[in-house]
Amino acid sequence: MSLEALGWNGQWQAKFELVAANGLVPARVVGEHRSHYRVATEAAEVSAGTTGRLRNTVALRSDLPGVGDFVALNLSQGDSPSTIEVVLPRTSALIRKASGTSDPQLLAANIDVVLIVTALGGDFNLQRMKRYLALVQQSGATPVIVVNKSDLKNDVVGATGQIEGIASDVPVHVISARARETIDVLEQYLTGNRTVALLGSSGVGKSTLTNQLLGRNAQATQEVRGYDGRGRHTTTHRQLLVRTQGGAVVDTPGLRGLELWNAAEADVNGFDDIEQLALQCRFSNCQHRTEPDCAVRSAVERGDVDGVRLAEYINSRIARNRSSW
Ligand SMILES: Nc1nc2c(ncn2[C@@H]2O[C@H](COP(=O)(O)OP(=O)(O)O)[C@@H](O)[C@H]2O)c(=O)[nH]1
Ligand SMILES: [Mg+2]
Ligand SMILES: [Zn+2]
Repeated sequence: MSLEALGWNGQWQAKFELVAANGLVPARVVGEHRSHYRVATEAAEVSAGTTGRLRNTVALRSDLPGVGDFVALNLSQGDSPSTIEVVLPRTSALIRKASGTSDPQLLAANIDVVLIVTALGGDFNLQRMKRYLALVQQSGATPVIVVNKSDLKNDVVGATGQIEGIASDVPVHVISARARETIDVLEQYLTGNRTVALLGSSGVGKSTLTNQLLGRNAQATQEVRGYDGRGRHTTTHRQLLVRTQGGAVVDTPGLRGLELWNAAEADVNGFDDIEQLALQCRFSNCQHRTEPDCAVRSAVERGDVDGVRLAEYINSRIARNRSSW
């Protein structure tokens, strides 16, 4: 498997040549374990550690290597293990701000497209979808929404309509990961050796879909427990899986922490467009109700912002203020 199939190209080569000292080789991080990484070079997949120098120079934990990173590797010689010397500047970074700590966590780097997977049935939750969207929009990757389990014959039209209401510019695909022919529409996101990550709650079918995209059973899937419609967490460590037909897939474990984000913070993240407009209101403490020169209400009047969303936003701010009293 060549590095090119993993997304290496002239731009990465140029970045590599800027930073890499003699003797280092390019590689991509394909697995992250507790004590070591798995990295793919042009020639082979090897285990690697990090150097003390790298660990000491990063400002944030999320600057350390993670799955998807392209790196400059010092290949093992004799007894000394291979080490990651430099992390090449990322094109995107999926970062979770872990709740309760200020230390951000890198989920995956250099992702081209994130498939935000949701499922019809018990899991469908528009608020959570907004949080995932906010996370992806901040990452630099392109979001695509995948509504899975269409075979369950729930209200597909109603669900996609609701999604389009919160993300009119994001493509929405309704599929069944159990029916291969319905997922062909996702191939377009993997052309050109691109990297796709799957994000979504446990049980929505990410691992099932990953296996379909790979054409092999690389990921364990889990039968859903009856009583709450949720799967158990079977994806234990993050991994970048290479397709023989080119391109790569990152299946993330269900993000419990993301679901535990404090609601106020999450709501604000889901209303980035309104927050952005609010910067142009005449009064910096504008409540977007009756104040003159309110940029947010003007946007609602123009039809650029849905009035119901503005109401939700105002409510979420009231709830937030209350919880900080
Ligand atoms: N009915 C139906 N079940 C599915 C579909 N996709 C996945 N599942 C099932 O949903 C459960 C959870 O799937 P899994 O891929 O492990 O979800 P993950 O936790 O998101 O990785 C498994 O029992 C799958 O067989 C689908 O399209 N339709
Ligand atoms: Mg899974
Ligand atoms: Zn205003």
